[in-house]
Amino acid sequence: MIQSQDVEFYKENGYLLVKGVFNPEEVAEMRTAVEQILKRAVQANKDVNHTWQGDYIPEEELKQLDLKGFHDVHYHDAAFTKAVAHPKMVAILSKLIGPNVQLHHSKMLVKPPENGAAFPMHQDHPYFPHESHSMLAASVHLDDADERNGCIHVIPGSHKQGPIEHEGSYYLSSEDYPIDSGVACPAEAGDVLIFNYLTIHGSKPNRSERTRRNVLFQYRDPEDLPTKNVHVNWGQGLMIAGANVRKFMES
Ligand SMILES: O=C(O)CCC(=O)C(=O)O
Repeated sequence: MIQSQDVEFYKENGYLLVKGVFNPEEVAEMRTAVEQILKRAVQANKDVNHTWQGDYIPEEELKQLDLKGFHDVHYHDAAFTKAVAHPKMVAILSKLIGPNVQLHHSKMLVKPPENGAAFPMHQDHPYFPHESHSMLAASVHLDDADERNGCIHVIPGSHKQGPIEHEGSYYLSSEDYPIDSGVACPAEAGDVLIFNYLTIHGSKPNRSERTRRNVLFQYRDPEDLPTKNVHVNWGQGLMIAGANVRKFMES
């Protein structure tokens, strides 16, 4: 699925777009699952707006933005369990992380049309820091994404700076790091954008008439240990490739 030059690209740039990982049927199954989760969230009175708060966008604009974001989607619908450990994903991740790959968590992100939320530029590292930085995100696109509907932007090579102080908030100053300081990564439904948790990334609001649905899976090497007891999730630690030789050492 990916070649040695892709692995080199990822090491150098901290991200990699892999085209056509999921076929149209698999994408359709995940889209249906996302829609069903949203319906159940409404029924359960859990349909809250998950837009990131802060001063990265004028207050009046921020009030308009909406994000449907839910964690642990592979515990809501088996479509995601299949996707998390899809043979093509396993092939890609084994080359980028190594023979042993473990799921850290999953989530879905739905940016509705017109006012779908933005993400200020940030590293994911402060949310779940680890010792050797094997952690990466695989953003699975369920819709075509471009600049108008809020595709992801990344700063190539920024992972090489290591962890950056995020000064209390969990994003970087929008003066120092406007979203345009990253390169836009347009992608089609079925594509997977991979980025290391040190790679600075974010995305603009969805100003189009199209929804932008993504699911995001975070993976790590099971020997790469957390440095803080944070972001511990229900069922964390599913092995999707190789073995966790440390399992008996965990309490
Ligand atoms: O999907 C996006 O637009 C950005 C998501 C993101 O930055 C994150 O979840 O950390």
